[in-house]
Amino acid sequence: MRQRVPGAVLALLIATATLAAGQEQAPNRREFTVTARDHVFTPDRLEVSKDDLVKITFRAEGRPSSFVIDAYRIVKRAGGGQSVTFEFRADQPGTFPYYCNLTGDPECRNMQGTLVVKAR
Ligand SMILES: [Cu+2]
Repeated sequence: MRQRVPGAVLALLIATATLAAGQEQAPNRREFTVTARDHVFTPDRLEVSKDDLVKITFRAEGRPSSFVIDAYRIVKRAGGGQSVTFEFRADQPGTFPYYCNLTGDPECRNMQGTLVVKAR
């Protein structure tokens, strides 16, 4: 013989369980657009918290450019007038430079930004 659980009670149990799971697991999602123009990153500083899920759209205005963060093994290149979008989890706290690693143009060496990952 099956025992019937009233629908309202079942709905409440599911809602409670969903809420509890959400509080434990849902990562903070952060979205940024970084533009490279005339050998300058805008913005040149990104601040997130450890374990945030970070989505970056990198856009190169005019000439091709790249966006590199060594510690996170991120190397993204966008052609002139194009964008590239990528995600990573900010699992290492600290301060990390981002830069352009293209070698064709000496001014690329001046392209500098900073990613700050704050410990929780
Ligand atoms: Cu460059």
